[in-house]
Amino acid sequence: MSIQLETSGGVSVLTIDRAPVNSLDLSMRIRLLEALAAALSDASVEAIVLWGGSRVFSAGADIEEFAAGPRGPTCTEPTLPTVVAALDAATKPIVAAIAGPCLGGGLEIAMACHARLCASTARFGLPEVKLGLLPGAGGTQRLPRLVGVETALRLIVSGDVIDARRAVEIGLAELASGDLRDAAIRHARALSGKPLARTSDLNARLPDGVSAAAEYFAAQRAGLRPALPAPRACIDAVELALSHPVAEGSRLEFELFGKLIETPESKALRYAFFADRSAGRLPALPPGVTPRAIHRVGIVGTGTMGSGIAIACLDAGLATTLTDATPAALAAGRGRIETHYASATKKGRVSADVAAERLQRLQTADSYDGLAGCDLVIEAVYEDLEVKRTVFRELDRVLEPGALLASNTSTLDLDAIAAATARPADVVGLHFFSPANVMRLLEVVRGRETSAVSLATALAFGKTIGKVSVVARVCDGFIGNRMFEEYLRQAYALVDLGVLPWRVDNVLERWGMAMGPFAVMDLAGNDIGWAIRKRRAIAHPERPYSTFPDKICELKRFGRKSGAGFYTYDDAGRRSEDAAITKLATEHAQAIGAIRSDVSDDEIVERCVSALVNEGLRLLEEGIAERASDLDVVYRHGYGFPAHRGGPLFFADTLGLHHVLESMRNFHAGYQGWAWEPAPRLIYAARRGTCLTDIETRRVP
Ligand code: T1G
Repeated sequence: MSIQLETSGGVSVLTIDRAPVNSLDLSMRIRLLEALAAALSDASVEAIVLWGGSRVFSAGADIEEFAAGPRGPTCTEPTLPTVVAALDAATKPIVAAIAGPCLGGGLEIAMACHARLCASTARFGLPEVKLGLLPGAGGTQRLPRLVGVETALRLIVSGDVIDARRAVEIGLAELASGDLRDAAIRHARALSGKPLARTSDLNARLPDGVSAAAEYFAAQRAGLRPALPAPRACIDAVELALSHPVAEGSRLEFELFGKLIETPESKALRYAFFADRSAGRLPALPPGVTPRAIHRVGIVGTGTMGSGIAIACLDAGLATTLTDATPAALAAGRGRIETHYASATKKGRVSADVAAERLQRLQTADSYDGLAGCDLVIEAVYEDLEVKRTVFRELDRVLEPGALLASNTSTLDLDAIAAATARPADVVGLHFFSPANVMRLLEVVRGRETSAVSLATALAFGKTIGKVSVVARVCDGFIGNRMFEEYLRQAYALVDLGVLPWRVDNVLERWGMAMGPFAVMDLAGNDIGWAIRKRRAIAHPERPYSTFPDKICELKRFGRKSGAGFYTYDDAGRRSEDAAITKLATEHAQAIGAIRSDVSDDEIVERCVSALVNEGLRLLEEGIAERASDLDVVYRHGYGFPAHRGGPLFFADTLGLHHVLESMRNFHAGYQGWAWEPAPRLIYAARRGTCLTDIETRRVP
């Protein structure tokens, strides 16, 4: 961990060196200032190059430091704004040489340099808003001056990361020709003795045709959904750039930053950042277990899930072979994938060349033998145990030893599937979420016999295709669906208590859920939920569900696929409330005779979210889930749980466990109280005053 300083031929090269991502904590900031001062005071030095090596420039401020809040190292001098001001005030030209990620404070120091040269691997962004913050070291003041207010606002409010091509396009950097370090040294030498191009001397430009700044920014604020503190503060800060010199604007920006660091949203998003990185890490994996290489993936079953999985593999650069039960089904599956790329090209999401290259890596096989050379085969056929066991017998017959056999089952017993083969150690569950090429969550299911190398291979595959992987052991519904069952149970119970389905959905959506439970079931298919409830009623007659959803199914209202479910849907797929369902729900509740008129919005949220918490804790107690934060990762990336609330368990910690426990005990005393036995882990944590997810450290305990 250092800043190396090498000087030759009148140019000093300052190298940021702090593995793995050159994040800038207090000690790095001190070293950077010292190295800069040394280069500036060295008379033999005409110019300076600042770089982070060939893999990463800098991921910005050290996010771990934020845990200590505004009185912690983040706001201890020298702060990042102080480092940036020193670069800006330098009397010798400084060229930033950028390879790999140049994010947050990393981009802010680069923008304070007098020129930015990049390699094609460079990626630029100010993603602070994704941490519930804003760029706090001058980013909101310098970016609008370099690329214009409109482009700057879009980048800062979205937190999106752009590649080198786009950065050159918007004037943020120049592409280096040849070796980056050498090119930067040449460039710096060429700048010496010339007037310094300080970003702070530039003016921020409003978009052409926009004269009224106040109206422009008001419109930006009005467009924010949801209206969270950070995006709003981002707009406020960029607006300052139009009326304040950089130094003053940066001072006001840092004040805004200091306020945001303490917000519950930022704490939740920072928790989420580290939880995502801890997920998929298996402390129990024996050291030295290395994943097997995956070059070619086979997919059996090319329906919605199978074709989505194929697209995820093709997007990640993998060779992919499809097979299905009939030539017609196979052709339809291939057609689905071709249509996807045609529309992605039309929408400008990928270029025609890229789409063509991806489709070139797609093959179809009209029999299992065509999968023989695959390193991994994912089965995505109809959710029936015997059908899946037949597929696995075939895969066992055709695949080479060492290949990984995976099932996309969402509810069935993976061990029973693996038992159909002679190599259960090479069988793993890869449970994708629909649409499989979009949803980031991947439940990696570890069977009784699954080997450590198979697990490591599955996790590496998940990273390759850009997924956040969470490991689950075998149980009915694994992590996500098992918790979802109890969430749904409470949503239906609220209808029994006289609360209409749309109120439940509206309250949860206003609270932040991407979609309410009734709308989710209409999307997933109410017939699927019905089949699961029937199966569960046999296995667990002592845990009956509300009969309300069954009544919907008896009316053949299976959801979007049948044009109506809890809602009705127009041709454009827009949902609307249905008087017939209002009537059905009201009569249903009257028949049960447990109607309550005092159910508050808070109770609706607490019932549904606490049900997730309680069942999640049971999964931890049973050893199905590895760690508490994984449960939150599953819900944020697989079930539309709002990231700015961290996840169900983090939200419970925010509410206070005594409060959560007391609410659960109240629910336990009420309607269907048997469903509210508090999990021992909750009682234990509340009694000890600990959190379910104590996580502001790098490693999840
Ligand atoms: N601070 C601390 N740790 C960080 C970090 C950071 N900024 N970035 C990454 N890590 C850790 C991460 O936890 C993991 O640790 C390891 O590095 C590898 O990360 C004033 C306010 C750079 C694109 O938001 O987007 O600057 O799990 O697994 O997939 O305006 O990390 O191994 O123990 O993600 O190759 C703004 C965050 C900060 C960028 C690399 N910066 N990082 O991705 O590796 S706020 C960001 C990333 C700021 C100023 C403000 C990615 C990456 P571990 P990884 P990767």
